Amino acid sequence: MVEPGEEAMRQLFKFYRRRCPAPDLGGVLDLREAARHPDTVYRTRLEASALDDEAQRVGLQPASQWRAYGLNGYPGFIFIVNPFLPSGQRFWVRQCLKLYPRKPNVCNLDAHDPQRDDVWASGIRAGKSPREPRSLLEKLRWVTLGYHYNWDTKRYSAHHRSSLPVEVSALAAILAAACGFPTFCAEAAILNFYRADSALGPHVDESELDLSQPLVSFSFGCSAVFLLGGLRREDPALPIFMHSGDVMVMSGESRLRYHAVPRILDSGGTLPECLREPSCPREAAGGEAGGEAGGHAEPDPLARGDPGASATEPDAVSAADWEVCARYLRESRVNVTVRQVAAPGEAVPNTEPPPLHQNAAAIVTQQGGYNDGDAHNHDEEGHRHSKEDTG
Ligand SMILES: O=C(O)CCC(=O)C(=O)O
Repeated sequence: MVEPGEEAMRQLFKFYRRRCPAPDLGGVLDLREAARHPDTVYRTRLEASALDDEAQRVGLQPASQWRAYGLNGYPGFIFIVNPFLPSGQRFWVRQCLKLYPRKPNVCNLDAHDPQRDDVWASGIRAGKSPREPRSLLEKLRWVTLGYHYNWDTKRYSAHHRSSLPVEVSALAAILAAACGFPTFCAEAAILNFYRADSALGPHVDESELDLSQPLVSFSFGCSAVFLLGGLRREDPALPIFMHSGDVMVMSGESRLRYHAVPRILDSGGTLPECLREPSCPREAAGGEAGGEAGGHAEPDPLARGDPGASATEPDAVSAADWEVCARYLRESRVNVTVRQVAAPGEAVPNTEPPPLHQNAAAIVTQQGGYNDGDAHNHDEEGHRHSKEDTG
């Protein structure tokens, strides 16, 4: 299994990516059982007491209930065990699948078919006729929001930007402030959509101009094995479970650590009750699932008073929408990593973005013909990997 000369991160990545035989997950750190690892894990205090009302509005539990941990030897790395309300998780899943793939946001499917159909509408159709070829929703691998990350140049450009959804900025600001970054200003987000056989190779996120601000990352759906490495590829890595709703903040000394996602786990044992179909308690009355799929803008959830929901929670997900989300989540994971690109007053250069390249994406799948070896060799500099699977 271990080849001489291979860097430690890559060895571990191959180990957890292996299908046959499946790897032993006994060595993966589970922060839900932090007390079992007193040598590795310590409880960390958050700066969140004043934020409870705001937190609930973006689907978070009151900050006093969050459990946050640091890891010995990893200064600046903060892990918050699922701080989301059940309705909050459903809200964010719906936003990620239904709204954020829409234009003017950018996604992996644009390179192949700029006139593409609405991703959400294709997900609805797939549910109605299961024998249809893979839907666009299943082929979705990444979406960029705000400053659109250019996978070829690995840069952001002032010319290539759309507005970041207000709820994304609000959520990231609350999480960052709680972790000691009260001035964090969300300017870009990359959403990663993983299917059961997807992986994200080892990389460092270093394209942002201001590296003093953290990466704020949260995920929903199937659990994953996340590898937290060192500042060099050859450094050892720590495998950590990332379950639905968990939040990671990488800052300070840990901002430029290598990290990777070698494995998505079976939903069987890992999807939380609140994401299991078909239950969607206290949901809004759902109309036809396709009703809003034709490109109409969704009302701003933070500005809308939903009669079916508490005044301080985001709007509830309709039964029809939830049906599509729940079907997707059976074998998927969605990650959102939010970034501040530049320091206040710092200009992001205007670099004319080259056309999106055919091989431009973060996630590789075995189904798409890539194995873990390809995923890594692609990027000698250790930046994000550039491979695309659109099926
Ligand atoms: O999916 C994850 O948990 C990690 C995502 C990531 O590393 C990235 O977007 O740079």
